[in-house]
Amino acid sequence: KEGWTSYHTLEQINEWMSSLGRQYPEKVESFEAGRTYENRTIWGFKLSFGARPRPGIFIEGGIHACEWISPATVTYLANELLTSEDAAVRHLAESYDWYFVPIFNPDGYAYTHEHDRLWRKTRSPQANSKCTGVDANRNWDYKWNVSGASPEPCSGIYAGTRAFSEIETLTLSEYLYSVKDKLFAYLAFHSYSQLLMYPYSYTTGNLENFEESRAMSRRAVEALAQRYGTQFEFGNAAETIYLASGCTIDWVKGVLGLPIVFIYELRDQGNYGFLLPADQIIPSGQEVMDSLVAMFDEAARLG
Ligand code: 0X9
Ligand code: ZN
Repeated sequence: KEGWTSYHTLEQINEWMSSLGRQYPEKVESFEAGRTYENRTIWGFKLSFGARPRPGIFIEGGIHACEWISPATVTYLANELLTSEDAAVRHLAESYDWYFVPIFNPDGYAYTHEHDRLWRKTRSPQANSKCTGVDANRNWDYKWNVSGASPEPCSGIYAGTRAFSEIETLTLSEYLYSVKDKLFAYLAFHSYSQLLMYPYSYTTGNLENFEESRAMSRRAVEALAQRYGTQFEFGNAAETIYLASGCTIDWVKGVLGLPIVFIYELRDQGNYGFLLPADQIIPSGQEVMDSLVAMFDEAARLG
């Protein structure tokens, strides 16, 4: 747990990922999930326990660079799934194959460590503008730029010049497409606000499996609150927070058609905001793990 008492740099997290592959060669398999504008690799790893393939759960972190609790919590979850001896966590771990990509936006994450702690977007230059970067969570090719996104390069929610203008979203989408038949669930981690939401983001209209998503959310937020009393609200993304289009969760639902898709907005509710103190990483990781145990118990119960 020492690893989760401070926030780490991109290099440290990449090194941790490659050390997992060396330490647990039977259980951990690294993969290249994508590439970045500054020519970095977007690294991921798959956790699997035993030879038989299980339904896949994909975990996304760090698409917004300044949301440091996202990669920190996501890496905590992966470490627990690998090493916990708790029976409920072991059962969860071993019932699925887990695809982790803790940092969807490595260029931005590096920039938050080196230049601007509150940077959000990618780092690609924009023609005819002094401003840099696109909101990687407004750039996906499903209902792109229809609502809650900006055509203005200086905006924090700039959608880009076209869907998949960013090499990060384009290459990540290609990776996701290549494994889509192995996946049944997709979870995206952001901060902050303490929310658990299901698609769509571009519309308040209901999903085909609206009732199942609500039941899983309710179980998840109840379990999350047990340990430290942290209250999360849940609901449709567009209603619970605001309309936004070109988000990963909408593309995964609308294009890949996965049945189970959620987005977490982690701690806190604005007291520290993006600058959440590092002593909250472990509590955040613990309560989110509790929520996942309940969420996937409910998924199994619903069949
Ligand atoms: O705006 C976003 O991309 C997400 N919030 S954040 O503060 N982490 O930037 C929410 C995206 C999903 N929700 C909706 N689109 N409504
Ligand atoms: Zn975010």
